[in-house]
Amino acid sequence: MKRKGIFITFEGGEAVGKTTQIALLQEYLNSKMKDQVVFVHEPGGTTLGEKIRNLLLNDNDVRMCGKAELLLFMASRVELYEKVIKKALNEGKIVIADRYYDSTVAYQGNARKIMDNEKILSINKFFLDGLTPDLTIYLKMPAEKAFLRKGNSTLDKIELEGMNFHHAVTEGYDFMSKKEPERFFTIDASKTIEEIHKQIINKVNSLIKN
Ligand code: Z5A
Repeated sequence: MKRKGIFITFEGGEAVGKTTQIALLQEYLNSKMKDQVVFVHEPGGTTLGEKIRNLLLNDNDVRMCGKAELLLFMASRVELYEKVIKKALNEGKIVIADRYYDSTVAYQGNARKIMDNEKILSINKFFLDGLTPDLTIYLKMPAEKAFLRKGNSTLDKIELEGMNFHHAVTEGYDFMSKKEPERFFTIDASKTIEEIHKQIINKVNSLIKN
């Protein structure tokens, strides 16, 4: 897909600090270029997507097979792409997404082993008109350490998977960052919030200038 705007995604396992860093980036960019930046999250971000999110993560009455899970994550993404992302990029805006198809490779591909990582990539690209992010900020740290940050908060269905699953998620992201090193910007997520924010601002500013 040809685009006028810039597409940036945030990726990584649970509690690595994506939400925190996206909020800081949002504050920074809104002060510089208000109304030019669109923030989205997955699963969700549309009426359909939010209903799918509830089914996937929170509704304990709904137990589904891995293939259905994969298709629902993709359905939420395709709806978000068609209703929000495509339009914003065509208008020349900066779109910042909390997760995109690298999550499906890491979770449903590498961890759940529903389908080969390359096949997941190719079906995603087919349904998303080949839209690849310009930059993917990958926040990386050991899952054991990241889960300590969750404290006593209630865990959703995917967070309740065992540590082997979450290690495989990290391996899935490592697979993608090795495959596309020019797109991935990997940051040590165990650094302080301020240090990480500075690295992100530098990287995003140089992308915007170019
Ligand atoms: N999923 C999937 O399986 N397949 C797919 O295709 C897609 C998703 C798209 C979405 O969950 C779930 O769906 C996710 C993958 C799966 N797995 N689960 N569960 P979500 O959207 O609800 O949540 P998440 O994306 O996993 O994010 P999170 O768990 O909310 O974490 P986070 O956003 O990365 O972290 P945070 O909320 O910014 O920070 C967590 C805590 O750490 C918080 O108290 C912060 O104050 C603290 N924090 C943050 N940064 C730091 C630093 N640097 N030092 C110390 N403390 C920090």
